[in-house]
Amino acid sequence: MSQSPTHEQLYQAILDGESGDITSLVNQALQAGETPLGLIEGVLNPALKEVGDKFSNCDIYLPELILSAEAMQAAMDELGPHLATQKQNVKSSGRVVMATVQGDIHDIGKNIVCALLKANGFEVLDLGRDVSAATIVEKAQEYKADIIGLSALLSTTMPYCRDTVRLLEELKIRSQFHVFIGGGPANPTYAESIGAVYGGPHAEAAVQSMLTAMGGAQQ
Ligand code: B12
Repeated sequence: MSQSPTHEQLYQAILDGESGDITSLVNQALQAGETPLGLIEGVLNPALKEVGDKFSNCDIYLPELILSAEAMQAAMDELGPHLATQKQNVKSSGRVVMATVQGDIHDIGKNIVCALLKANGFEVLDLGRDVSAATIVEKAQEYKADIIGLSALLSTTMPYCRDTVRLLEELKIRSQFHVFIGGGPANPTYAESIGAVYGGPHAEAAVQSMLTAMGGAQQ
């Protein structure tokens, strides 16, 4: 993970939920030639994972979890615009409706996927978080989406991915959309069991599988 003093400081700032220096650390790293995605996948996400592990072991509690999430958000506020301009395609790669499912307010990962999709030429309608299956389906129809992307971070909210697919089936419009699921508890077996596609463990994998679904090139 940490290969430079800036990496170590960033990692520690997320771990400590210390937002104060995040902006300058991120800019320091960018000026040193680091890529936004490299920082996210190589430093920030592993730090958040450690935070999550500490939380589940009761080494830290909800207030600390919230502070770490705020520090991550501060980093993303800085990195987001850079991420969105990494690549530009002229032709649209496809239309994607993205949402974090009902009951779930985790949106950091979804936001990264949205930014990277845009950077790869996708048109993206981001419905935000805690979005019901009915709203997702309605908006996907209105937007004439090719792909519906569902993010769920809690084992208790994952079933809303299944509900969304079921609703599409009930409305007899399932074949109009590719449905991708992602987020911590998602996995290929679960995805297959509900008739969706597992988009992979990180944003780059998600974008590659969506490009493949649209018949686009893989790197
Ligand atoms: C930050 C965080 C929070 C923040 C969220 C802030 C926000 N705006 O998102 C706050 C503090 C609000 C929070 C609250 C809670 N949290 Co929380 N949280 C986390 C934490 C530490 C990090 C999540 C994160 O952002 N990771 C970084 C991102 C970049 O990774 P990611 O989300 O996985 O996304 C990547 C991929 O999954 C993929 N991806 C994501 N979405 C999609 C969608 C598609 C379509 C595709 C293809 C790919 C894809 O690409 C992304 C980018 O690489 C995790 C720990 C963990 N290991 O995940 C716990 C965790 C998810 N939380 C947990 C819990 C229990 C809670 C609470 C219930 C705590 C409580 N007692 O209140 C609440 C629930 C609130 C709710 N109703 O949603 C548990 C869930 C356990 C479970 N399996 O159900 C975890 C795993 C911690 C733990 N180990 O116990 N949390």
